[in-house]
Amino acid sequence: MKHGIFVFLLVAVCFTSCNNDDNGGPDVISVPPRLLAEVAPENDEEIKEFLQTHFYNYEEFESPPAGFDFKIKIDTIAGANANKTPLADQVSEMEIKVSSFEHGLSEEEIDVPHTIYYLSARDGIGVSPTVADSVFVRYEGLLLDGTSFDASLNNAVWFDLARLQDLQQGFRGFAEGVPNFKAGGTITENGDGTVTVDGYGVGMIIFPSGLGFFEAIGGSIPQYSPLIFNIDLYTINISDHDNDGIPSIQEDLNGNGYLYDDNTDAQGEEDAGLTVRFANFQDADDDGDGVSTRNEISDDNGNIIIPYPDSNGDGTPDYLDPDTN
Ligand SMILES: [Ca+2]
Ligand SMILES: [Ca+2]
Ligand SMILES: [Ca+2]
Ligand SMILES: [Ca+2]
Repeated sequence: MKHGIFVFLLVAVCFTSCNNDDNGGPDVISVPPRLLAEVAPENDEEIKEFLQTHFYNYEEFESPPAGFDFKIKIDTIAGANANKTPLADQVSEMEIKVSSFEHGLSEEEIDVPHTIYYLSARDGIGVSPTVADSVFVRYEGLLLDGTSFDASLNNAVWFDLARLQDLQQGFRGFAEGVPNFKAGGTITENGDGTVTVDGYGVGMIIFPSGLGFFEAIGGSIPQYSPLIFNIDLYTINISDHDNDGIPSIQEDLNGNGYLYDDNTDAQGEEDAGLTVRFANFQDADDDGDGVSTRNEISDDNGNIIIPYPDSNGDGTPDYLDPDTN
């Protein structure tokens, strides 16, 4: 494994410094990215092997000893631990489809299935976020060999799951996995910048590289590397990214849980020559009729009207209907 990482690092150095051989430098053959459909099942085999051969401290979570910190600890099933229950018997799974263009890859692969495995070690006493929301978490990111590549173990930090759902960010599996957990209850400021939270959720997510960095190298994460996250879910914030009065999760119009494929005025954005597309959760004028969504759903006093107005009664609310406002 160490050898493998070393080779990947060499390739990375060459991508950044050896490609330009205009000045007579050495010829370097750049390796094209592999296929999602090839890597996904390979990663899944690696992850399944990991789940079969490892366990977590479930006994401590079942009967917490005094002073237990509710941290997930993973170890190999061997020796004195030969009879432990493998993670494979305890995880749940979900499938996410990935297309190559979402990674910025040129091969035309559409809807390649990827499996996320997750484990709730302790259910939080609060609510679950949606993939459109922000979460306040302590976390550690690990490779399957136990290498920690990133962590914030003492202080919780905010993550915008909607932003992480964009595959270009490298952590889509995190964004898709966290909504399976529940946040905690009361937050107490400790006066030193840290907080204490009652009954927060504790969970683990394991996902293939197609939901991570795939062929890219993110810090110390090698190419095509499955990732593990251990997460303490403290609290959530329901997001309205474009502040148009419609919660971001409601801007997933086709209800597929993916925020980036709902863009009512896509054609208008294309005609206007915009190089960037604004999905509805990022667009304050969803139908592109020049009247803000907030205006189209509010009364004269600025109060939002529920259900959203549909003045011509055609079933499409005004804010999504360029013919009405
Ligand atoms: Ca969608
Ligand atoms: Ca738009
Ligand atoms: Ca919007
Ligand atoms: Ca509008």
